[in-house]
Amino acid sequence: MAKLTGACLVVLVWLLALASAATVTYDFNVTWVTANPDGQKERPTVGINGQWPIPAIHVNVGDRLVVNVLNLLGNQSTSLHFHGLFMQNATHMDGPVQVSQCPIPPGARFTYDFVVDQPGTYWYHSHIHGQYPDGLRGTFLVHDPHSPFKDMYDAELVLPVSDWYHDQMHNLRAILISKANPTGAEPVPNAALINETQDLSIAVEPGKTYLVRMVNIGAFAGQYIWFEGHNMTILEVDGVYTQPAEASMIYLSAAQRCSFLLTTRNDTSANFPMVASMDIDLFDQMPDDLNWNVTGWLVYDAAKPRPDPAVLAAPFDPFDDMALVPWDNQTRFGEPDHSFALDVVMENLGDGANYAFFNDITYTSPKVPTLYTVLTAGDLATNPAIYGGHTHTMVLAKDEIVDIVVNNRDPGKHPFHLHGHNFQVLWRSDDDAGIFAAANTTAAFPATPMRRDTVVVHPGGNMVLRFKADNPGVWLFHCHIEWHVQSGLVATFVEAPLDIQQSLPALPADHLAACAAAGVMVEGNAAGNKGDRWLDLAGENAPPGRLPEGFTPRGIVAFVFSCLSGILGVAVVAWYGFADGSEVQGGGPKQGLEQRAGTEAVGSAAEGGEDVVSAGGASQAREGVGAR
Ligand SMILES: *[C@@H]1O[C@H](CO)[C@@H](O)[C@H](O)[C@H]1NC(C)=O
Ligand SMILES: *[C@@H]1O[C@H](CO)[C@@H](O)[C@H](O)[C@H]1NC(C)=O
Ligand SMILES: *[C@@H]1O[C@H](CO)[C@@H](O)[C@H](O)[C@H]1NC(C)=O
Ligand SMILES: *[C@@H]1O[C@H](CO)[C@@H](O)[C@H](O)[C@H]1NC(C)=O
Ligand SMILES: *[C@@H]1O[C@H](CO)[C@@H](O)[C@H](O)[C@H]1NC(C)=O
Ligand SMILES: *[C@@H]1O[C@H](CO)[C@@H](O)[C@H](O)[C@H]1NC(C)=O
Ligand SMILES: *[C@@H]1O[C@H](CO)[C@@H](O)[C@H](O)[C@H]1NC(C)=O
Ligand SMILES: *[C@@H]1O[C@H](CO)[C@@H](O)[C@H](O)[C@H]1NC(C)=O
Ligand SMILES: *[C@@H]1O[C@H](CO)[C@@H](O)[C@H](O)[C@H]1NC(C)=O
Ligand SMILES: [Cu+2]
Repeated sequence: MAKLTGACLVVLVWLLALASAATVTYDFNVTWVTANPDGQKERPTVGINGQWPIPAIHVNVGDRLVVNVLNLLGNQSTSLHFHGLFMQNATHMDGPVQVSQCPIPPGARFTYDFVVDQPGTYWYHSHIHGQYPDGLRGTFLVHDPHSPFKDMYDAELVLPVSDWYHDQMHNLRAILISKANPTGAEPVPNAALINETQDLSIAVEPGKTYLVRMVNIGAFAGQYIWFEGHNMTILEVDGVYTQPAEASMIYLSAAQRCSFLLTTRNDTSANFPMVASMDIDLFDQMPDDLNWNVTGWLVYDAAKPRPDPAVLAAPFDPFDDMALVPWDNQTRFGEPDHSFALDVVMENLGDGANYAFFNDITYTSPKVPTLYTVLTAGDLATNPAIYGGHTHTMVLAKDEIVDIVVNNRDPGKHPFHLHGHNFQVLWRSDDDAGIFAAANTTAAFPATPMRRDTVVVHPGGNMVLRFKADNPGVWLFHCHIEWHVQSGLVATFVEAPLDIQQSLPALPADHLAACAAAGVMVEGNAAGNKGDRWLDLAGENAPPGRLPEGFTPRGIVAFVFSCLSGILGVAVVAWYGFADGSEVQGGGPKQGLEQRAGTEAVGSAAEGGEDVVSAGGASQAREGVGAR
């Protein structure tokens, strides 16, 4: 009897679960709109259904999400990535172009369809051509009826922060990856935004507790965030519940999320500023007219003034995410089966432009999306060689424990993100610690490490990330500064390829149709070779060649700067940049396209080539997507 009741209960629970798991559908027409969120400049912006900001996606844990995309941009391809979602059994829905799908060309439809099985705060964005900072970026909230914190708050607020450029990415990218910019100085944003606007008023009630979900949906800048007169109790980072931790200031790099409780005051006698302040350490140059802060207000009484924020002195001291403990107390995975050391290096190549490298590889898109290589390679799929010399592909066996040791040999901060997983953050050094020294630090690895999907390595520092390869798929590991994706700071994990082949016997028709329309091959190795040529990479996309030993424009420029006066140094840079007339920065979009042609295989690189418009408005793939 007891047994029977138990069995009935199980069935009942299962039926209930089934009944409550809904299918949530969004129809997204991707369109150009005009936006001016900082009030300084109207610009063409990528919106959805004629609107920008684009809508937030809301689902419950367990729901199936269907997003029907129709690309109505006319002159650019697109794709969507759902940042932080594991895409279990659905690696082909992950979104990065030339990795797990082809570009969605103008006029094409493409459906993302997957089950969401994790709670928390996420976002979605384009994963092609550095397109998302042009507007295609929005929040993605997974509500959890069983959240351990559900009784602790009265209402929710979703507050993305971001950076904003007045110019479009295709122009800025041409300026970044150019002989005229040998140091690789990243374009500096024109403004910071909260909820994609400025001077946001957030109506709050006194004596209430809000769950505030913050997401940095920006391209480049990390942001310091604080609320005057209020503290935050952190409960979640990147979809991982944490033991509650109190903070008075947090830092969110591009792509990081944090949700926290914010309890309002008991009286309505004043309104309080909140500030998001871009991390100017990241900027190589500071334009005179740049305001790197954005202010919003917790408005208790709309009739009362909205005071200016108090000025805080840098350096700031935000909450250290390494101090967080996951709510589930997941302990450190055992010793790694595989440990990959990835050194972050910025260097010039033979075209004089600056590129980003993991070890000696700057990512360059394969001609065949890596997932499609997996699916068509048979048993050869476990051989990393077929994925080419410039995709930095590491093949993992099912369920092995993997360490990524990041040695940042660059003086900048980099927020590293892994698709398809959270990683346990076992170790993060201070600035300038050099190469990770295992003997000195493994003893310091925490028993219940902090977990998230995006973590910042310090300038000149190192870190150790550990994960379990329990999610067959093709997953990128990359810096989430979009400029560094463009310059090649990307690697690829091919996880349990034979399992992928089994779980994904056929691709949906719209995936193949997108490839056909974009002129991208769907079979073969990274170069598109197959048959008896699976190990022949002839014809693969490659970055520009190396400079001769000892000759780097960056080194020469640095030398000149250190020896001569600033004026002479500037003259040399100008001479270098303008020496070749065809490289003169004219600025216009046409100029951008022409200039890009030479470096196509790289930057767009991470995500496939650019499109050009043909008279009919259809797109034609250029170098880098394997059209030839
Ligand atoms: C998307 O565009 C198509 C074709 O113009 C139109 O039929 C459809 O109604 C649009 N959908 C939405 C949600 O705007
Ligand atoms: C943020 O903007 C969206 C529209 O894009 C709006 O629906 C939402 O209410 C805003 N949030 C706050 C807190 O004002
Ligand atoms: C595409 O169209 C938009 C909107 O008209 C325009 O601003 C942009 O410069 C065009 N070209 C490219 C390469 O995106
Ligand atoms: C993925 O597939 C495996 C094997 O069929 C199954 O056990 C698992 O529940 C699936 N996961 C999801 C989220 O569908
Ligand atoms: C916030 O926390 C700090 C330190 O934990 C404390 O000194 C401060 O009084 C708190 N502020 C508020 C408004 O609770
Ligand atoms: C608000 O009032 C409640 C109940 O009187 C008290 O417990 C709480 O500490 C007060 N909160 C603040 C921020 O003053
Ligand atoms: C931005 O805010 C910080 C913190 O208050 C302050 O130090 C800095 O001067 C502000 N910058 C500008 C341009 O106002
Ligand atoms: C994790 O450990 C803490 C004590 O350190 C405990 O309070 C908490 O309940 C544990 N969480 C779970 C999910 O077991
Ligand atoms: C490692 O520890 C040894 C002994 O404590 C010390 O001599 C050495 O400098 C340390 N190395 C690093 C890289 O910290
Ligand atoms: Cu970076």
